[in-house]
Amino acid sequence: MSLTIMKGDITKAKTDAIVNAANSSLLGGGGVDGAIHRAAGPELLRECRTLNGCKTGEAKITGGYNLPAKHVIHTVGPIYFQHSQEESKRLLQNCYKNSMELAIQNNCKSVAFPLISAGVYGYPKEEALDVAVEILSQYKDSMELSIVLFDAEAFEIAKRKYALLTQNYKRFDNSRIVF
Ligand code: AR6
Repeated sequence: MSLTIMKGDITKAKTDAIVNAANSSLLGGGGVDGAIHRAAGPELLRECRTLNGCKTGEAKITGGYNLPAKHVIHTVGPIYFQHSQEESKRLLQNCYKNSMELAIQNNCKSVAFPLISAGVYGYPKEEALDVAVEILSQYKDSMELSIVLFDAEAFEIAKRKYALLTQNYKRFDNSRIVF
């Protein structure tokens, strides 16, 4: 079992669950949320309508419909500038923890995460990646976890931080870092 940081499009992930960086309405939006809803099809929105939204830092699970992933775990990251730095970090940590707890409860063995809050919600990418790695490392011995980075800038940050400066990875190339 492992934690992998990779470049890619999370809607293509063939995992038990993918995580969606949603908003509190859970009714879709832009960014990765829009991409997941487009790829999953309208049945996903229908199920999301029954969930009564989701608070920042919390998570809810649905089916994956037309996605290769079996489930979608919807979590709502903090809007970075609406909170103190400490509070944003705590809320982002909660997103990863609560998503993992739902994954465990639903017997998921593989989960792919986007870089929650690091787009429209304005969380600095490097700090957002630190939070993701910090929390997901705690679960990596019993699960196959991945952080799927869509933009080249985020992957360059990951390479600089976790591959070039440390030696504690199992595999490293231009498209993935495996811990
Ligand atoms: N696969 C993986 N990552 C992606 C993909 C993809 N297909 N598309 C974008 N990303 P964002 P947030 C990356 O803005 O900051 C929505 O409108 C993107 O490069 O999607 O949590 C929601 O409805 C970035 O690094 O999510 C909310 O209103 C990361 O996903 C709001 O945006 C997160 O960017 C949530 O904002």
